[in-house]
Amino acid sequence: MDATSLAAAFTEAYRRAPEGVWHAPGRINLIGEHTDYNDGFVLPFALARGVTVAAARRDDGVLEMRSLQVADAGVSVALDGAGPKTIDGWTEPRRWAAYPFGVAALLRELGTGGASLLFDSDLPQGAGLSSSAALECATALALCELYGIDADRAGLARVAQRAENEYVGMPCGIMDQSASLLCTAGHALMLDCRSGLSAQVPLDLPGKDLTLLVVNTNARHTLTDGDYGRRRAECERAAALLDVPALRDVTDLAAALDRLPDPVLRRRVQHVVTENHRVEAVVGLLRAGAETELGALLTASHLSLRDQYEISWPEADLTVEAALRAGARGGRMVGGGFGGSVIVLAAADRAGAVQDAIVAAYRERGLTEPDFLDAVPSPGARRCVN
Ligand code: GAF
Repeated sequence: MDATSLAAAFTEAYRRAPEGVWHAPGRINLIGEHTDYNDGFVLPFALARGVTVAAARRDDGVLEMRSLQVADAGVSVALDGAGPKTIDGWTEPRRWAAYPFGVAALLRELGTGGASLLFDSDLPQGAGLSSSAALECATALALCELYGIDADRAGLARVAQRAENEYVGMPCGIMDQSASLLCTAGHALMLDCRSGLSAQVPLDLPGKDLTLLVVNTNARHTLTDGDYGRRRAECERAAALLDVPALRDVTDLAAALDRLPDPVLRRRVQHVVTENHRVEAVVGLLRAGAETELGALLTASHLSLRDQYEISWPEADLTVEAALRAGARGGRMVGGGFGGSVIVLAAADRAGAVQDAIVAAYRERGLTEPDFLDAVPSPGARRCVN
């Protein structure tokens, strides 16, 4: 729903007008997967889809949350004295509200207070496109602007990440929240997750006669069920054994692999170290205007995520294989893994045939057909209506 319609829906739901409407996008990560919590590099761009929120302050310290996607599951909670334990009883269908609640609870440190919020989303959930970060970032931006708090966006991304870590229990890194808040139209965001320094890298694939397909494999992912946390813990264990602060600091991969007796940890290190190199290589190609050469790096990333990090899923592998057979230049799974989306890079005049080949491969296996989304590098979070 557009911002004006959402403002009207807010007025109907809460019997008063909102003070503004804000939007925060989801993201595609071009490359740099599972590198963020290893202090490494990522290269996401914002999608044109995301979460929109109509909002107004409340002077009684209550946070009131409703979503157009979750009928009859509005949640009201007093912020005073609230903390991560407040949400213990918030089972489905109220679980979604833990994300905005966590943000609102943490932002009180900066001087925000109660609010009525009405959310709408056009991002598929569980598709690996960061619907959670979009929900957090829309909330953060709305509350800060409502309460006149001039927080810098990198700082807001850290608050949103903390909300997800501490309130939802998902030990995510900083990539998704940074993408939602810091990306700009026509660019990917090269982020150094250790220093927080970032650069906007121009990304114009249609200008090079290329199409980036986003394929929602319709295999849903849930990242709170432990696999993500286990990968993160393995990386931390490997870094400790190698006596480095984070896997980002491994400079001699062969020597590091020699020092690790556990084959599982060796595979994790191999992925993280080579993935960081691939991000730098992709940035180099984009800056050199050599976008047509990106494909091999995307596919190498996928194979590393499949074989070394072991987080791919059957539909993702099928998508990449079918796309390559049909002449795509490259492709890879995106996001946390175990379900979600795949990106495929193809010459613009092959994109239709590649898409058809992917659909045919799913049909042949009797799988639910995938959805295809636009991948236009779009602006980061913003106010839409006063
Ligand atoms: C998820 C997490 F939220 C990110 O922080 C990142 O680790 C990503 O998986 C994998 O690159 O989206």
